[in-house]
Amino acid sequence: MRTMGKWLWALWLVLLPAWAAAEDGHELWLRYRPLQGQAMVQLQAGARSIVVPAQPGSPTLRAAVAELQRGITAMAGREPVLATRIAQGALVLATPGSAPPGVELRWDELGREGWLLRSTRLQGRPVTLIAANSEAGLLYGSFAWLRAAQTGADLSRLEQRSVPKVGLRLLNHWDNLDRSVERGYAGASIWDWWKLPDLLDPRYVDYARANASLGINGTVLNNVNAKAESLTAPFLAKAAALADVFRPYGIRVYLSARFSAPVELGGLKTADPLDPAVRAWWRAKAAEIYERIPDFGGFLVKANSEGQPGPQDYGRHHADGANMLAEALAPHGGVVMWRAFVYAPDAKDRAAQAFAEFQPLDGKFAPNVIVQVKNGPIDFQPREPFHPLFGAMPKTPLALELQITKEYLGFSTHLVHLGPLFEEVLQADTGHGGTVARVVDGRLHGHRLTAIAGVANIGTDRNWSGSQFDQANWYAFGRLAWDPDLPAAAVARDWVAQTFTARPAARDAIARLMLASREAVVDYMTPLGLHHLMGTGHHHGPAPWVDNLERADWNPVYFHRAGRDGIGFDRSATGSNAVAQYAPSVARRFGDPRTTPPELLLWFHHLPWDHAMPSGRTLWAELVARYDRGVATVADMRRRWAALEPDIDAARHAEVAAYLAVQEGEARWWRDACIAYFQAVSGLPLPPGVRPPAQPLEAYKAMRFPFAPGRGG
Ligand code: GCW
Repeated sequence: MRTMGKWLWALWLVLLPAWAAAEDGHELWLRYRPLQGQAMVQLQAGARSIVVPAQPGSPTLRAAVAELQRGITAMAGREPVLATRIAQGALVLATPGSAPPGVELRWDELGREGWLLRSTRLQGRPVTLIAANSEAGLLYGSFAWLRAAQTGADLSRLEQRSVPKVGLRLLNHWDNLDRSVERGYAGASIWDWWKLPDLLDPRYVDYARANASLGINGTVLNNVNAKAESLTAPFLAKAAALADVFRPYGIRVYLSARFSAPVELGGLKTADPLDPAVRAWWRAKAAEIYERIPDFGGFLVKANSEGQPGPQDYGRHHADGANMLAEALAPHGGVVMWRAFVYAPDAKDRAAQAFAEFQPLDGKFAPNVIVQVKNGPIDFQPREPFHPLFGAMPKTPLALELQITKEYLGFSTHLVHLGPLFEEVLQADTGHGGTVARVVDGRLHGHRLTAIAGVANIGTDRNWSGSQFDQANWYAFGRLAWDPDLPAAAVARDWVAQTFTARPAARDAIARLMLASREAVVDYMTPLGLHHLMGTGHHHGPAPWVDNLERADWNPVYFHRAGRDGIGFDRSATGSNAVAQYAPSVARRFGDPRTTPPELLLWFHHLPWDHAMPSGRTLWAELVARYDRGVATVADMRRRWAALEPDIDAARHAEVAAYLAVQEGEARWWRDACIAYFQAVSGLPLPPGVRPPAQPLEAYKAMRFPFAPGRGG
């Protein structure tokens, strides 16, 4: 018996580490695993106590302290004491009103939400200062300190300062009231509307922690394809309950508003924005909302787009609609985010539509309106040029809308890291005197109202985002919304260090794999500026042949225009001339195939198949080579991931490996189907040595996916 007991004990000791290491991604990047070696020594020395003002009463300060305690206890193996007096190895949280004597710094450089981390001496003792002008700033600073600890920074020599460049950093949930999520691939909506407001799922707090750790300070709870019911009293009570949970974390709640709500809810005959009764209805609705949610952020509106109601239904323009809502919100300090994602069925070129409708309205919007523009002129494709509205509406604050959920990039099964995509658009030179980032952060045209929005990829899946690596897209969005000039590579490394491993070799290998993944998806789906080749409705998988949809601009053939003569959409002066919507220097560059980067060639030009590419290949051979390169990169990502097995816990390693296998198969499917199709329309033989598609074109055309996820809406 005793021997058996010993054996069991030994077995337990062997199994314990494996059991303890079993991870499912639920903790996101706030895992706080014990540090090792020198890092542990430093942490224990530098975080013995947390010094807070005498009464750490406010919920925000309490949240900051609780997070520090939680992180330090887990990483250092012992709980820091809470103190009001400086001692050696203290973390000192300070605002101008509460800073202990001896703290000297330029508070004005920290702005309203910024923070400073500084290793220094106070009263002769080595301490770390976390300083900010507000308690929200202290919360962000605390998360930044925890990130420094998790990513292996030298905690005894900290000197970091960061101030957000963009004011409103928002998630947009496309979550429906029945808990389906439009374009969501991570389970159901995390908002359990049915049980709210009585039941507050603990996940709401973790959601708030995760967002606050990145600096996200607002969330639009419901889909832009909105139901009027979200503005009724029962739903406002539910939204208010969420707002109460998020408030300590600096997060405000916003709602998508359905433009026709005065008709649907108020019984009015019209929703005409110039009708006094309609205006009164919205004013009353705004007052009702603010009574329940005093810090309500405002409305997000999709109007006259894809069948949604809007001011044009009454012969009015977008500014009339936006300004009416702005008038209702202004007394309470709310904003209207009015989306520019519009395209009329009869437009000659869908890519030119938003500019044509919105640019002439520059200067006509009320001061609390911000026009929200997608990163590119079509719709979240693997690669698009930046939207021509950026820089072209100097009198109007413009928000950038990015899509974190991967509607057109392989859902949550493909490993596609979006940091490089976000960085590419932010750093694009608009030709109007600055980058997209400078337009969005307000500096180019002197706007104080600034915003970045990301369409969320969050759901009820245990890992929140549908896959381990999709968490990194949420993370990258948040970090870049705070500072649009952060290098995507550095952000990816931080995420890996916090999520998988801080050991430099493995960390860098994983980050490299992530950074390569964006170009891979472009290559295996839509290389050389092609776009919108995906399957109808569900948007998964290739369907470049589709030409029978009711609207011309829903058909892939409309976008690639491939035929015997060549391929590509001529948006130059000889075609739709959409290129003229860009600033002259950019229009000149994109207007000529010789100066258009190969990555965007077929976005702007229709060229013969034998067009000579910079590589020396013909356009046809280059197209095939890029499809092949995409597949090869995914195969390489698989090999590299396999080699990382010793560095990663078994559960997450296996899950990612399984997804990568799916991705490789689907990359081949994209490559084979597209090459088969373009070969058929061009009538050209495959370049020498190229592997023929695995199946005949008809087999790809016959595939159906009636149960694809994410379409509720
Ligand atoms: O990308 C398209 C999506 C729609 C979405 C729309 C939009 C919310 O396919 O599902 O609707 O864009 O951005 O409004």
